Amino acid sequence: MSCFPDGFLWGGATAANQCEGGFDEGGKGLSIQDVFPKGVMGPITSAPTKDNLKLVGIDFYHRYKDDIRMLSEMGFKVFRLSVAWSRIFPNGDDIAPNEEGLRFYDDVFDECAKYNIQPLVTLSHYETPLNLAKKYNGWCDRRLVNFYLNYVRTVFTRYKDKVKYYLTFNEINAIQYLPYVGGAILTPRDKLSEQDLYQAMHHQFIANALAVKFCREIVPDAKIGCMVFAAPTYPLTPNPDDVFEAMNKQRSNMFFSDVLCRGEYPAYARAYMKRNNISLNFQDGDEKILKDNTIDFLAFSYYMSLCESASEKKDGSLGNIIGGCHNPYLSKSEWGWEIDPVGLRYTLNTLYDRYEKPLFIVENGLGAEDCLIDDNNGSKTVNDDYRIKYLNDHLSEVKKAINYDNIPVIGYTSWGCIDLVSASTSEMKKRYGFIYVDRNDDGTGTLERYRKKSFYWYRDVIKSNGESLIDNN
Ligand code: BGP
Repeated sequence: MSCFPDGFLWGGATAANQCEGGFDEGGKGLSIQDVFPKGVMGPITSAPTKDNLKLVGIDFYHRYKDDIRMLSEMGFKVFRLSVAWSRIFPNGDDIAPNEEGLRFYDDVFDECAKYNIQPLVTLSHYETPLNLAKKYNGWCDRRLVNFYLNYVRTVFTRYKDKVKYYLTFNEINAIQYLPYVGGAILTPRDKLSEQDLYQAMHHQFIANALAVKFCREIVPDAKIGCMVFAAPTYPLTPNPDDVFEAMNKQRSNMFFSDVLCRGEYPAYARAYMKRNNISLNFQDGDEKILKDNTIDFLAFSYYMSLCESASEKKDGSLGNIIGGCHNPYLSKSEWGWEIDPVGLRYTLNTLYDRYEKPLFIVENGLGAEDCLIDDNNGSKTVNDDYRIKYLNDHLSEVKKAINYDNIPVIGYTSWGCIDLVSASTSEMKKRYGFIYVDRNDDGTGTLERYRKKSFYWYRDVIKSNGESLIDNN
């Protein structure tokens, strides 16, 4: 079979709050992530506590030069990273940006340019400035739109010659499950009204659309997309009630990409809001803003599929942000995420059928515990055949989606290409990388980097433009 298209963007992905560290350096303000104690996403503390691994991350803030050089050794064409909003606007509502923060990313992008690596920049990756959460209850307040636009315009203008790929929000649909992480909303999920939650979503949709507009004006040769958490939802059985239940679950995620790609609220969402007495406050011109500024491409993360039933008790066994039933045909990762490579091909087809927009897989990978061993050459390594298998099987399905199904896929950035602190469980031991970082859950470790077996495997995949992948299915 022919391979991936010429110019396919092979690479890996990270987020500032999970890898940079330097949480109080270079004039950075606190972000909502800096007040998570060690544990599963909260509750938050009044000030940063030492047990929060993200405060140091993997020290990318000081080691980015070495890290980017190692990524270049694998032949990366693209490196997805986020700009930490609170490095640029420490409080979020400041009038002027923090020059030191801007200079840091100048240096990072210059380093990427040295190796011909395109930065793919996420503008908001679960790391809103803490002050915006405390003072405004995050995205519940429409003023967040202007603070965000002030920030993104600053970024577009400053880096217009250095960055050509942007994502407005990471997993914009996560706000419905995790309002604090996705929307900097301090009201706990069980106390947050649907009215306030949907209004916050609306504010993010408007912010996304206006960011697209400004990006087109300021950096006309850039491509700007938004990103969703994608998980196809299968019915547990062919019972029509299960099929309908699965469709409804699917819609709760698709709602976001529907608005982003079609520029309007879908009929089923309007019906849901009406039934639940949710009345969105649309300002004059909002409809037109959404309609005129749909995204250039749709980006998504893919880790698992979901399975729904109308009658079965949900076992809630999935370790991710969404529950569902166990799919008897699939195995799970150590963290309970169901492994489904065909689901990735299915997702690519479903999204393209629905929107006919280019697609970008910006997260995929296996979180697993690794064992560091001597490599017999005086260094250390990890024999991570399980990770190689996971990535090989998923990429083989991407290859089929491109070659058999004719789906335009722009690129693939595997998640956590260098080990970093996990988002949902704040652990180091849940590792995704091709590069091992010596840091442990108790904060000990040298922070040294080591190439895993998958490092060389991925280098060969990129070099052969996917020819070396093995189709096991
Ligand atoms: C996505 C987030 C990432 C990330 C990834 C893996 O939802 O966008 O930030 O970390 O999931 O999740 P985890 O780190 O919890 O394994």
